[in-house]
Amino acid sequence: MGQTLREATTVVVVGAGAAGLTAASLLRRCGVECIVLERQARGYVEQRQRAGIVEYRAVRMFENWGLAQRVLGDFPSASTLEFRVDGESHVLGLDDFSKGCPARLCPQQALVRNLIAAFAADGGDLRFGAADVAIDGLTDSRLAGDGLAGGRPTVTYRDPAGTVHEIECAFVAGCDGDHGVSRTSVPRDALTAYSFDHGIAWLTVLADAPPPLHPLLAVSKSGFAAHFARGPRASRFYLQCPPDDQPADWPADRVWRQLRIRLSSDDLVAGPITEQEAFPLRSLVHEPMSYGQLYLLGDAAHVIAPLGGKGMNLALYDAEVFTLAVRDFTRDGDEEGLRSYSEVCLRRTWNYQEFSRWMTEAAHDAGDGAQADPFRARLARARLDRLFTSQDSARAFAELTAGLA
Ligand code: FAS
Repeated sequence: MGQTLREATTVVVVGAGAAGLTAASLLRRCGVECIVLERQARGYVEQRQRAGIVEYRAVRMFENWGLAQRVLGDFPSASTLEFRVDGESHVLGLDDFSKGCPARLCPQQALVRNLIAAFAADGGDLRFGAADVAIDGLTDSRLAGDGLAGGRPTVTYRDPAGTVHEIECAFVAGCDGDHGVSRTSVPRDALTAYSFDHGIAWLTVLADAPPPLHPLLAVSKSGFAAHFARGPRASRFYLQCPPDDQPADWPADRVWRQLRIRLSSDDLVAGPITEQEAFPLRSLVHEPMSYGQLYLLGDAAHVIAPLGGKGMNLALYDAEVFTLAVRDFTRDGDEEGLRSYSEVCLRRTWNYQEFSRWMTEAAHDAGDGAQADPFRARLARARLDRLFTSQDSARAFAELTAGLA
C-alpha cells in the first residue's frame, strides 16, 4: 500500500469548470492559497463545448479583477438579440445598460482554456487526472448555531501515478457539476432539492457553419429553434424535439430542413455537424448551497434550462461571492460573507430560474405549443408582443439578460 502524501492549504477547489477555475483565479488574486482538483485530463476539459455568452455582469467582474483581456480576449460583443416569430424579425438592443461593456460571445471552452492558462501563468496549483476525490471531516453546520463550523476537513484523491494525497484545508469549494462528489458528501437530510421538468427536449447541434449576425431565437408552428455563434466559423443550433427523441432520429438532412423552416431562412448555410445531442430541459436547485466548510458553486448546486444563457453565468457569480467571502474571513476574520453565501447566491439563482422559465415558456408555448394549448399559446404571444412593443418590458428584459437584475 503506497504512502499517503499529506498537504495543507486554505481552499481545495473540486472541479476545473467555469465555477472552479474562476473561483481559483480570483482567490489567487486575493492571495488566498488554493489547490484545484480536476478528474479529467486537461485536453478533455479544454474542448468540452457548452455555453457561449458571458453576460455583462460577468464581463465587468473579470474587468474588475484585471482578468478580462486574458480570459475573454477579443471575442465579439453581443449587444443585440433577434426573435423571429413565424419569420417576422424583432431585433432587441441589449446594450442600453452595458455602458460600453456589452456581453461577450465567448464559447465556454475558450473561457475555460483561457482561465487555465491564466491560473497556470500566475503559478496556480491545478491538478488534472485527480481520481477518487473524497471529502471528509465536514462539520454539520446545523449544529454550529450562528457561528461558522469549526474544524478542518480533508480532501483525498489519487494522482495519475497512483499516489494518494490527503489535503487538509479550511474550506472546500464544490465546483464539480451536477454529477460530482461534493454534493453527495452532504447528508441527504441537510439538503432540499427543488426540481422542474419543462416537458420539452432540445436537440443540440454543433456545426462548422457560419455563425449568425447575432443570437437568434425562432418561434414557429413547427417548434422552437435557435442559432448561436460558437467562434468565428462554428455555430450552435437548438431544435425543440419530442422528449424521447434520440440524436439518431435526426439525420443531417432532417436537421437542416427543420432549421430552414423554423428559422424562416431558406438560404441558411449548412456545414459538417461535429456534435449532436438530445436532452430534456430541466431545472434543479439545492438548498442550502453550503454545509459546514463545504460551499457548492455552479451546477453542483443548481442546473438551469439553457434558454436565457444563465448556466455558466450563475457559476461565475457564485465564484465571486465565494471568493469575496473567503477573502473577508481570511483577511479580516469577517464571517458575514461565508454565513450569507447560500442566501445571496440562492436569491440570484431563483431570479435566473424565473427568467429562464419565462423565456422557455414564451418561446415554446407561442410556437408548436398552440396545438396542445391554444390559450397558453396566446398568452405566450402576448408576452412576446409586450417585449417587442413596450420600452419598459424591453428594458427589464435587457437588464436581466445583462445580469443587472
Ligand atoms: P462544469 O460541469 O462545467 O464543471 C465541473 C467540473 O468538475 C468538470 O470539469 C468535471 O470534469 C469536474 N468533476 C466532476 N466530478 C469530479 C470529481 N469527482 N472529481 C474532480 N473533478 C470532477 N449553459 C448556458 O448558459 N448556455 C448553453 O448553451 C449551455 N449549453 C450546455 C450544454 C451542455 C451539454 C451542458 C451539460 C450544459 C450547458 N450549459 C449551458 C450549462 C453549463 O454552462 C453549466 O451551467 C456550466 O458548465 C456550469 O459550470 P460548473 O459549475 O463549473 O460545472
